Amino acid sequence: MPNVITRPGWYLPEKLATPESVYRNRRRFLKELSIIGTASLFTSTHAAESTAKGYPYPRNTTFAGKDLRITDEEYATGYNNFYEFTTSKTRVKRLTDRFVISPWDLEIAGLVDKPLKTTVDELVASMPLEERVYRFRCVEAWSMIVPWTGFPLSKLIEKVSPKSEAKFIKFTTFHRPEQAPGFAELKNYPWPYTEGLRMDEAMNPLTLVTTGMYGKPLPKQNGAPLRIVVPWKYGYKSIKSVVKIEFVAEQPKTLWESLAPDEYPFESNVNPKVDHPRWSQKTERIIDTGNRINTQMFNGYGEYVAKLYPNS
Ligand SMILES: Nc1nc2c(c(=O)[nH]1)N[C@H]1C(S)=C(S)[C@@H](COP(=O)(O)O)O[C@H]1N2
Ligand SMILES: [Mo]
Repeated sequence: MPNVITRPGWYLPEKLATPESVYRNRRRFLKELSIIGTASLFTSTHAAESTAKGYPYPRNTTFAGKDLRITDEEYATGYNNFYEFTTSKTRVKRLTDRFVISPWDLEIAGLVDKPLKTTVDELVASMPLEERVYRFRCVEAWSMIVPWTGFPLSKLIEKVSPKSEAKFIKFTTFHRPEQAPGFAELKNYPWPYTEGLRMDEAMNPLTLVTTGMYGKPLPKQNGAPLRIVVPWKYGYKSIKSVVKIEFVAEQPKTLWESLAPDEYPFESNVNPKVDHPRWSQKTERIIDTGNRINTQMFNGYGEYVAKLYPNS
């Protein structure tokens, strides 16, 4: 059962968790991000050269990506939720130096006819990469607009031929306390971080296996070398630094669901009409400008996904 100690950080009211003044003011943001941690200015945060091949990839504008104002890259890559490193969003970036992202083994297992043990480099080389500009909405009521690079998860699913009993996909993140200080900080969390999707959600063309952003390989703090991006769901469904993808018959228990099922249920579609138990979900703050805008049902992707949820 969840208790006070194991509550996720964003159990705090948003105003306490993320002082708005810090993110409203660019100079203060940059100060917090890099002047305090001067060393990080000189550290490359991008993936190894081998995975950098071909960037930038052509943009696919099919999914409402044309008129969106892209978030300042420094904010999208400097204000991160990645609890394996720390709960402080502006400190994640400089705590990733010991995190080894290459080579990176990836296992695709469970109820499939063709299970796969591969590396990210090998897998990505066989996939059609493209860029997609998506809105991204955290459950904490902040948002950004990011050009991700990746390929549809459906392409990977087709490659491994799921059995008919496979109804869900479970994703698992790395568990390496020696490379990431957050594991020790949050000892009571049920690591590793896991997430999941229904098979029809995983097959939806919006669901992206993501290896890059802003025309470059993913920075470590954003989930290198490979993460999932599910743009119509709250950000915690977009699991970072995945090591295992499993096809399963039963709905998997996710990390956040086991910590606080009433607050972070499995489905977690963005919905301005359903408030978080502790704060409103009607509006969201854009991280670089500080402007507050209305949150859209399914984060604006209803055209593509409303049919999956006939009762919403
Ligand atoms: N493995 C892992 N994945 C994760 C998280 C995390 O702490 N660990 N945080 C989630 C949350 S709450 C959000 S909002 C997004 C943040 O992604 P970003 O740092 O690229 O903005 O990652 C999600 N994926
Ligand atoms: Mo989030």
